[in-house]
Amino acid sequence: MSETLSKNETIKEASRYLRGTIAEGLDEAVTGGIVEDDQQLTKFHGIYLQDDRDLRPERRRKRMERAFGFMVRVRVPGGVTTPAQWLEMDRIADAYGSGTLRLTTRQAFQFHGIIKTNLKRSIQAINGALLDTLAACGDVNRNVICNPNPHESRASAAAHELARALSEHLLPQTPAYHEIWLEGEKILDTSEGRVVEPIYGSKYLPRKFKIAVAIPPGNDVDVLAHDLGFIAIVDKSGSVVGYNVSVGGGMGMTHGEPETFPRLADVMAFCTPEQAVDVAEKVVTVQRDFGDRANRKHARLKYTIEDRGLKWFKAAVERRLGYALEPPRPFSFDSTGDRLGWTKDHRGRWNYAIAIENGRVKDTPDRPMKTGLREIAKVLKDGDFRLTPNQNVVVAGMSARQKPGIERLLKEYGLTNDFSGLRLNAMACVALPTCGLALTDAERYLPSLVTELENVMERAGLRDDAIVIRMTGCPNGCARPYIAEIGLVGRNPGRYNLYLGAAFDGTRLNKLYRADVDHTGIVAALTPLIESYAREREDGECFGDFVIRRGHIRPTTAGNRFHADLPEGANA
Ligand code: SRM
Ligand code: SF4
Repeated sequence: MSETLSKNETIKEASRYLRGTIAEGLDEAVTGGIVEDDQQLTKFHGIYLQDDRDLRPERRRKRMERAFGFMVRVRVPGGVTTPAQWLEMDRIADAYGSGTLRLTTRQAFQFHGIIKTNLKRSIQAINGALLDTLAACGDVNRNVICNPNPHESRASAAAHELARALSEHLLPQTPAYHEIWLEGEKILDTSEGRVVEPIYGSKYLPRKFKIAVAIPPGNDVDVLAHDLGFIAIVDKSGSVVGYNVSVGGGMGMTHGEPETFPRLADVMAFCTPEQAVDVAEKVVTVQRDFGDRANRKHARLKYTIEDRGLKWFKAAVERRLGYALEPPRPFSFDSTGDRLGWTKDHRGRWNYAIAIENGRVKDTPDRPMKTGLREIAKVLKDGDFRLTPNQNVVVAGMSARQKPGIERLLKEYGLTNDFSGLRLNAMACVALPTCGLALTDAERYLPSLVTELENVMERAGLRDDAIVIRMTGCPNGCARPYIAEIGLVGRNPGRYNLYLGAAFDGTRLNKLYRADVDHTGIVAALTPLIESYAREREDGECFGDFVIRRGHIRPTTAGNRFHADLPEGANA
């Protein structure tokens, strides 16, 4: 391991707790961008400098600056927002952004295309709606995700409370966010004994850090893809008696670099509800002190655990806690998707989970969903909007009296989920044109690929069967493709690696089946598999299990990690 700190470490250390020269950069009128070091720091404030990549060639030809715009991510712990907050997000998207709202795989809102002169106004409007963007990105703990319906059961309420508590406890304490965006007082109290960031210190974490809370048997949060997971253990009365603690999950890897890999978390221990926040803090501080600060591609918690071992990690956490944790308790999952459509919660209130294709809330001629959701928000009394970890939204908490009115609006605006099982279980990351790291399209391509595969499924009599399909425009894994039954990961423009064999419940990674294939290659590879799945599957057998049983791919087992570029798993 090299001893030289990565460049980001120096930037963070010198930033005076995330200030850098962001404030000055906002006043710099000659460019629509900001300087490179500040681009790293604004991430901690939930803000990314991007540009429209579709316009790059033309603007380069005309010697123009890139078409800069900022992506702003709003932190929404557990995904719960009020109708008033929804209306304000909807307005901000039109007033300052690209006119669409993007619901993310981590229960957040994203705006794209906000120009520099509107940035402060946007953050202030978000703050006016009692939301913020602090720590939505950056080397800190991010938005904590959780099943989106706190009222589904008593356990859901407890798990949701934990998500909020974790999110608050692990927020950065620097006043920089308020100073820069909300015109707060410029105070940096460095008087003796004053610790600005008691949990993070001046260099924050070596890398991003993510937490999810799961309530079995649902694994809608994909808990094992997270640095840290809490898996609720519920007794017969429906109360949470504690949480299994999982550590060391993560999706990101780099093509051609076998030392980087997706990894599912290890279930390390059990803790009581009262211990959970403290356990999270100690996990974070062990990673803060032992994570790799030299190589950012090796800096996530998953590598700390791979390098030092789970036993070492658990002992390090327990030393800081001052007590031993109990062994994990039995649990099992049954799916990773959302429960779409109508559900009734334990208070007798109604919820409707709406499928939003790839989380993009926009009006189209046959589905004016942005307008529809706005109209629902205007009339929804008592209830709220819940963003899900699968890029969908739940209109939640309707009284029986209100239900027929909302039902009418759902129908009027095409918000009923009249889609195939494949489309309802499809998820793509943003990718082009805004993502600076995209190698190819995802959100703009997956819908048409699904249409073509739907034809194959329809012919095979599988229209309503659920197969989890996820696509990303690069190997970073933002739509968690390595735990999809069909995973497609951008490799080159218009070309993807195809992965198969993940478990339907998110507990087994997939493996490379075909490398660098284009649209025709993807359809050609999947068609015979879907057809034989229709003919030869066993009762209740999921597609991911089927391709393993029939020998199309080997299961990922040892260490639950793989290097996704190695073809040794294919056609085993
Ligand atoms: Fe992500 C970077 C979008 C969830 C792994 N992700 C990015 C950036 C910010 C690109 C960048 O760094 O310049 C993308 C912005 C695209 C755009 O134009 O909006 C981006 N990530 C997203 C979202 C919006 C995808 C979506 O379609 O919903 C998700 C926002 C979540 C949120 O609200 O916080 C999103 N990203 C994820 C997930 C899924 C999850 O966390 O459950 C992962 C995989 C899990 C993990 O972290 O291991 C993920 N994103 C990455 C990585 C790879 C990290 C790694 O360890 O290697 C990067 C690149 C990086 O950090 O260097 C990245
Ligand atoms: Fe961008 Fe890659 Fe994440 Fe997709 S997976 S949003 S292309 S970083």
